[in-house]
Amino acid sequence: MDKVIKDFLAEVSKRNQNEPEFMQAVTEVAETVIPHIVKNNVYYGQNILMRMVEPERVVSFRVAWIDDQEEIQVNRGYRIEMNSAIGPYKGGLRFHPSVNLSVLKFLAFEQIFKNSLTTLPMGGGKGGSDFDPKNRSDTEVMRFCQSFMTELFRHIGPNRDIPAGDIGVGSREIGYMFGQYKRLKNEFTGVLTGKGISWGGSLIRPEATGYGVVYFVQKMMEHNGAGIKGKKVVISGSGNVAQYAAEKTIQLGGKVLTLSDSSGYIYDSEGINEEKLAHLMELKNIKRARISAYVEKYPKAKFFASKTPWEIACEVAIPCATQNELNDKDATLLIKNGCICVGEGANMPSTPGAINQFINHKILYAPGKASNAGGVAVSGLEMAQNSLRYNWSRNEVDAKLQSIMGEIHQSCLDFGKEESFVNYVKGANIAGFVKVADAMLAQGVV
Ligand code: NDP
Ligand code: 2IT
Repeated sequence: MDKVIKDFLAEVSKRNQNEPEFMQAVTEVAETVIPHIVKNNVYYGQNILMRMVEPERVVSFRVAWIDDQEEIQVNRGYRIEMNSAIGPYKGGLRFHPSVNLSVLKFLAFEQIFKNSLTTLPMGGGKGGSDFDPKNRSDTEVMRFCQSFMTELFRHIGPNRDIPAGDIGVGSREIGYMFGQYKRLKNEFTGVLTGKGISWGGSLIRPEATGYGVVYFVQKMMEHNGAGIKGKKVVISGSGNVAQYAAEKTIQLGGKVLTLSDSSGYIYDSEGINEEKLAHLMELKNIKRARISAYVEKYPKAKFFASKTPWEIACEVAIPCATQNELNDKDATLLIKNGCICVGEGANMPSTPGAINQFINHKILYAPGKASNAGGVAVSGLEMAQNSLRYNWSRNEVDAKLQSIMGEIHQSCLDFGKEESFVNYVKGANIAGFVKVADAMLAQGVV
């Protein structure tokens, strides 16, 4: 078995040189899915995983725009259309200086499995740009988004490819891109998700990823005994996912001790309550301030510059910032300090070394493709509402989100249950794989 996996990875690596994040995501899937393929005659000999790691289409394009000083800026835009076996390409857009082909291919690859797990008909895609929205004025962001969409519009559509937000792309950016798409196509369609409520958006979409990860954590913990109530919870990030993960944790009675950004983390030993979280949301979303500003209003809290929050003792850790933000040393420290559950809000936040530790210590560990699927799931519900030309209530969408997170948890149990332990990595990868692989086999060699 090891040789089959090694040979497969060597071939993929040869074809995708200098793409470490993509190879990291493929390796994790190959190690769990190849043994399943070898055991199942329907998949064996079909070269099915090799077909899945090859994007159906990669678009890369120039984005030229003029900044407030009237200087011409050039960025690179991308859309990776990874797999459309079970539905149109679906996945977010990331605007961050670290964006490159490797990062977007890893995200698009993960998205195939995640979208399959949601139970909704969505294929896998991802896109973005190396544009950095930080310290840019609203008009600069608008000009960038308009230029970006002026090329992207010809590759997407409500039945073809439906982008959404991710790091650096929130409601402001989705609005500017939607406006430009509508102008170019002269069509009002659900081509993007994460839209504003008055122009085709869904209630609960802003909250969905953060709420979803906490619903998933709650499911894992209840399956194992007691829920999140009364537990100490350490969260990283302070963007969309982290904010609503914190909100739901507080609502369910957990104690949120930390939040972070790329400058460091804040530790509030008394717990971040609803009032403090509302202040933090204003700081981050309206003033676009750094996380250290939190301690100016709440001086009992501490700010630790250039550090990550994994050194704070907790029972539950929810990484919600970015890939590879939690390494094996962090994992050792978390486990030593009593952590029993890790639910990933971000995509691939734990390094392979950290994941090995979680699995070897049999702690409850959910990979992002299972636990952060609530965001894209409610995007799928936004698409459904757009097609119906109808809006569901907040309670209706929240109930559907909870039910989907429950179904994903069940799929992980179905494929990941081992003696006295649930391997959620194996469960999520195989459950996500089976649905897409069956569709690909049915559709022939394309
Ligand atoms: P936001 O842009 O709203 O927030 C990102 C947060 O992560 C910020 O606090 C940011 O800090 C921090 N961060 C980003 N890059 C780094 C870095 N290199 N080092 C340290 N901190 C960093 O993005 P989201 O909350 O939407 O996304 C967070 C994660 O969740 C990503 O992995 C994303 O792919 C994933 N995700 C998002 C979904 C969604 O619906 N939005 C759905 C599923 C997953 P700073 O401001 O300093 O950059
Ligand atoms: O990583 C993700 O799942 C997202 N950024 C959300 C994608 C979406 O289409 O809502």
